[in-house]
Order: sequence, then C-alpha cells, then structure tokens
Amino acid sequence: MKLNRLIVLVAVVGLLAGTASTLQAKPIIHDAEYQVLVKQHGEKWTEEDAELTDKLAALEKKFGKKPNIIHLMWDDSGYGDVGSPLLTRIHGIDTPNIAQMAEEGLSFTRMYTEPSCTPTRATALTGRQPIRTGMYQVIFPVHGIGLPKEEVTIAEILSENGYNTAFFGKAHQGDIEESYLHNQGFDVALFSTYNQFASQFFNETGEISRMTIGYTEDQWDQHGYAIDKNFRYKGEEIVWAIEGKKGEKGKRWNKDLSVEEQLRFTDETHARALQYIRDYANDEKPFYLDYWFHGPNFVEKFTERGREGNSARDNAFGDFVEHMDEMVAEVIAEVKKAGIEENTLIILMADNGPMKEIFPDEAFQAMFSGGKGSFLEGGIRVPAFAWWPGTIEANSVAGDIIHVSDLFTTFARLGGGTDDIPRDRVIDGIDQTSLLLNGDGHSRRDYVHVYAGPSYAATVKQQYKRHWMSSRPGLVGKSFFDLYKDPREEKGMMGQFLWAWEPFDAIKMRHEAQMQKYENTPPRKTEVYTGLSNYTPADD
Ligand SMILES: [Ca+2]
Repeated sequence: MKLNRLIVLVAVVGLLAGTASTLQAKPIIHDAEYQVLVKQHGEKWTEEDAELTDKLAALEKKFGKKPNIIHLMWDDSGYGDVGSPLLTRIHGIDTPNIAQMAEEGLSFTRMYTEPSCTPTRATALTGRQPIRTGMYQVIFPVHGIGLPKEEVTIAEILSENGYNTAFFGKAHQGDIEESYLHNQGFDVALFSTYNQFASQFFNETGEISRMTIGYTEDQWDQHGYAIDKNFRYKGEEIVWAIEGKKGEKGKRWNKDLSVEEQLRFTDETHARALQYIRDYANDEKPFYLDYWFHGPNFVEKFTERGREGNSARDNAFGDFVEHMDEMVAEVIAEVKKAGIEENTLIILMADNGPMKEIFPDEAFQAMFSGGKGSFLEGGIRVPAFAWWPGTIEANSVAGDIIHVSDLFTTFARLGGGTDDIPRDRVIDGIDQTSLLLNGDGHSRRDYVHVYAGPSYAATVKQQYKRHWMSSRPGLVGKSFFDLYKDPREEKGMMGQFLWAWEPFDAIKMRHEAQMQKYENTPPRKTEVYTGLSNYTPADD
C-alpha cells in the first residue's frame, strides 16, 4: 500500500520534472557520518558497485532469478555462544551444525545490533534505527504500541520486486493492527506480538515459580488497598501469537498463556519455515524468508520436554542453543535438498546480548561486558554468520563493522529493490553487498551510533568507543575505550584520547543536527488487537 503511494508519487514528481527517473536517481539519505565516508571513497565504491552489479547479473542469468534470502535470528546471545568449538566448549555447548555453516561461509566479528529485541527487529525490517521509528522500547502485554504503517519494510520492498515473502517466529513488533507482519509486506506470517517471557508467565505457574510476582488475582493485595481493579490486563485476553495473509484479517493463534503453547508455536513455526522452503524453492519467483527462532523459552526447564537432550551446560539457554543448532541444520538441509544453495543467502545472528539477569539459565558472556539492554559491547555485539556457497568465500572471517540496519539495504540491493528504498527519510542501513561478496576489509561502515532507548549512549568509530552516558563530565571523564586493548570496556581512558575529543564530538553533532532536519516518528500507540477475525482463543 505504502509502496503504491510512493510509486504514484514518483510518477507525479517524474512528470513534473519531465523525467520519470528524477526521484529514483536521488541518492538514499544516509546518516551524516556515512556521507563523510562517501566523500572519501565514493569514486572507488562506484567502480566496485559496477563490478558487483555485473556479478549479480551473471548469477541471475545462471539461476534464472534473483537470490533467495533467508534471515535467521535468535534471542539474547553472547559472542562465542555458537559456531566456534574453541569458544562454545568452554561453557558446555556444542553447535556442530552452526560450526559447519561457519566453515562454509563468513563469520562476522563485529556485527552490531540494538540493545534489545523490539529495537533490533524493527531495525532489521526498516533499515532505520529505532530512535527514528519510535520502536526503541521493548513491547510487553498489553502496550498498544507497534511498528508504524508508514515505515517501509524489506518485505514490502522485495514484494514489489517480485519476491515471495514469509515471516515465521518471534517478531516482537507490537500488538496493534498496523504492526502485524502480514500488514507490513509479508505474504504469509505466523508471528509473536511480544517476547516469549511474559506470555508464558502471566499465570499460576509463573507465580509459583516466582517468574511473575503480583499478577494473578490471589496475589493482589489482601487488605483491600488495591482500589483500581483494571490495573492489570486480564491474561486470558492476551494475543501473543497471530497468523495472517497479506490483505486479509489476522487470526489469533495462541489458545492460552502456557508453556505448552509456547512450545507448540516453536514447533509450528519451524515446520512452516521448512515447508515454505520446500514449496517455494523452485517457484519462478525468488523468496525472502524471515525465520526468527522463538527461543530460548526458559520455562522449558519446568517441563518433561525441557529435561530431554540436555547440553553439558544444562541450563535453559544451553539446551535451547543445541536444539536450535539442529533446527539450523534442518533449514540448510532443506535448501540443499532443493538444490538452491548456490542461489540462496542465509544470515544467522542473535538479536542482542545475553539476558544476564536470569542466572543460572542465561546465555554466556565471555568476551565483553554488559548484556541485553546495555550499550556496552556485550549488549550489542552478537554472533553472526553469512552463507552463500559459491558466492561468499568459505571459512572466511570479517573484522569489519556491520550493523543490523545494513541487512535492509543489502537485501534490497540483492533483490533489485534499491530504487524502492524511501528517499524522504534517513536510512541508517548501508549497502554491504561488497562485504558479503568481496569479503574482509570491504565494509562501508566504520561507525555505530549506540542508543539506549531514546538516548544517545555511545559512539563506536573504528576500534575506538566513547561513552556518552555514565561518563563524568569535563576533563576528568575517562570515557574513551580502545576495543582491541580493552574489549570489556573496563579501563576508560582520557589523556591518551585528547585527539579524539573533537572527532567524536563532531560525529555526534552531525548525527543530531541531521535529526533536526528529518523528524523522528514518535512511538505509535493505538488500540490493541484490532484487525483479527477471531478475538477468542483458537481451537485448532
Ligand atoms: Ca532479544
């Protein structure tokens, strides 16, 4: 819908200007910092892009269509949790299949995300950091907040460019109609509105296990002081899973709030992802599949099933990751079985750092300080891999910086949709096709603006980082870090970085000045759960 409007606008502006390509020829409005880099490298990158375009055209000719793209993402993980036996073994986890994927593809060492679920996922979908889209808070039941319809998602862009599109798993993009994934460009979607935590603990099991406190009715104040009876949203009405098709009303999918429903969702989304690959592998159109694993589910540990096949580590996270390793293997096996591996890009990554608060069932944090929610490297630097046999170099490692927003712009390029990226707003994502195809040393980004919620928290530039939050003001502020010497950000420095005060100040000022010109979208808050054909528990 949005794209149609955009296309009409393009046509109108084109007519007024006397040429239909006027608007399309306009460059994407990138962050001010990127424009600093383009001034220095633009000419070289234009030449490089011509070669990449030829290479992609040759692939398209060979396979008869543009590449399939599969984005696999899971929850809350520390760098080194998966993929490398040298790292995973020290904390009792085996992920042989992801290790195999890494051997066949590219491992990123500096994949940056946002610090938590909703923001990272919104960024992947829109190519815009959450401060710009109003998606900077983690959405819980029943917020009435979600991804605004005016945002243009990668699914909308690829749909316009002849792709089949599907979403299965954890979306966490909110509980309002416009945020539903089938209303955001996906042909088909089975997705969660929230995370997997609240929707399984708003019940007696949650209260008994102390995963939830003060929610169920018998836990309310017994002395009669709880005057407002509507203070808590009634649990049985929470719609945490929805399925839908583009252009149709959605359908509440979850029957109730329980561990069993969470596990049924995990199984169903996995089955549908595999079936989708089978169904569309040899379609005349390529496909774009977001399969974002619904896990870990910490409450699995309370069930019989949660006791099966334990990792050596024997905690909820370890067991989940070993299970996920098998699910990743099944996805790759399906791709290979269909014979489409040389025309399919798979990106596998976590969405943010480990949730350190739920020891002993948490993920592991070996390399960095901080976890989920933190602007330290541990919150935003995640395990990530790219796989595309024959096109991405096997067993390669990139030391370059890449940010989750870059996937949007890169996927759009691979799918032939760059011209459909909006030109009326700032797009943080940078086209990283060169990094994927040419490998280490070919990133077009050497910076990350790090936000904590709506606040600008830190700036990463090259191997250096400056904390803006929690630094002491004035010349005593030891807020500069060398991430090679001090990846845990434990030894803030100042005197050694007097040279860096002005350059870091300038990065932040340029970024914020540009924001004055292109207004940010505030959080979209509206009525919950509209647009569903069955606002009652599903019975199938
Ligand atoms: Ca997460």
